[in-house]
Amino acid sequence: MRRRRWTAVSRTVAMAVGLLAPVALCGGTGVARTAERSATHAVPNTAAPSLQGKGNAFLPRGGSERGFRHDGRAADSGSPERTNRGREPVILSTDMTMGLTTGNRNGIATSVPDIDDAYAFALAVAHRLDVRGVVVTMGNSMVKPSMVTARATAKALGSRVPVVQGANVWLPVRPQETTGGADLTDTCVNDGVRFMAEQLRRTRGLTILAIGPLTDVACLSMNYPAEARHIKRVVALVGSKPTTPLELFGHPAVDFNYIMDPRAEAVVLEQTSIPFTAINFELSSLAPIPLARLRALATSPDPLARFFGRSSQPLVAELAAAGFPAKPIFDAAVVWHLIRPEDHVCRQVGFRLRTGSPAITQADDDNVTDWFSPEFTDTRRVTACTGFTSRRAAAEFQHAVLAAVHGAVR
Ligand SMILES: [Ca+2]
Repeated sequence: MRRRRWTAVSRTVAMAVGLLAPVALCGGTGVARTAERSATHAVPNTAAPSLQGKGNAFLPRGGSERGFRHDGRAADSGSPERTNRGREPVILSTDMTMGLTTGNRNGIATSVPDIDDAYAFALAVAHRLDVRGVVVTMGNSMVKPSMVTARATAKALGSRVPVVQGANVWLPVRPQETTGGADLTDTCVNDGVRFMAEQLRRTRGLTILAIGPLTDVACLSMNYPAEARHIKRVVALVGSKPTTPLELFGHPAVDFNYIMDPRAEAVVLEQTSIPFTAINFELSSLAPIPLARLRALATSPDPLARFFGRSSQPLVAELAAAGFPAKPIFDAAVVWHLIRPEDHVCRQVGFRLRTGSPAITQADDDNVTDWFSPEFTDTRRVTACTGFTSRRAAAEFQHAVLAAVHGAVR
């Protein structure tokens, strides 16, 4: 039985960008939603890829006048490209894997790793965010192959920002701080962590966009506390409302970034006072892009669109085979929060973390969860964003993601 569950994990795990949470297509107005936990909740199809989803509460199945439609019609947004107003320097902490065809969950699963980090990077480039570097961590896959794909993505985007290797494994669930008198705290330090510390010393104030597991951010805070005080804020793709399982198009999902390193998120939230914004599953699963639109990129005459289209095909094919009509670009919601924060519905909340072993949590498990809600009043306050302010705002986000890879059609 144990082995069967493990097999299911390896096949289910799939897209794990930030949140690994598929959303249910069933019911109501959203393609994605947070499922209410009930005694009868069943795992619809553990063989299907687990999409990290963010549900689309604003775009009914039939589409909307301005939103993307499941039939593949383009979103209709008139928004011009905008630049990051404050030009605040940012670092992208990412498990960027677009182009890999297997090796999900830091190599333990055979499914196709998620593609959304690359689209998030494209969105940052298109809107001229002041990206000081891309720090690549394990998560969607192992860190070294992820470095190869991250560099390829940077080259395709014409970005010359440093791409630096970060964590190759999660933090131990329970810390062992010393052995034989030797301090073990710095055993997580790597080139990416040192790079972030150096950038913090230079800028004395930057934002970390955490669209992968929080391993490197936690390691930074533990080993470079003086530098960490210069972190303006962490905007992370993590968490959900207090519900489980999360669902995307009827498939259960988990918070991927959390389950890949539960202790890292606990360190950042519970052992630091770094301002923290959680882009929750309820937001990041919104405005998914129809698979037909992603598929069409592959035959575009535009080289950038073609690069993204071709690199996305393995996941698009896997999702299509599993019955998904569209793909949320979870991580892009974090970048969008710097570009259009006024379009997001956010509030002050507390949090509740339940920890467990990294990487093996299945979508139908409910023992490893990170929930954000105003009802949790015994923790420090952080910000959680759970939706768009309007359907138009959601549609503009979707359009911007496609436009960033030269795939928008007006
Ligand atoms: Ca990611």
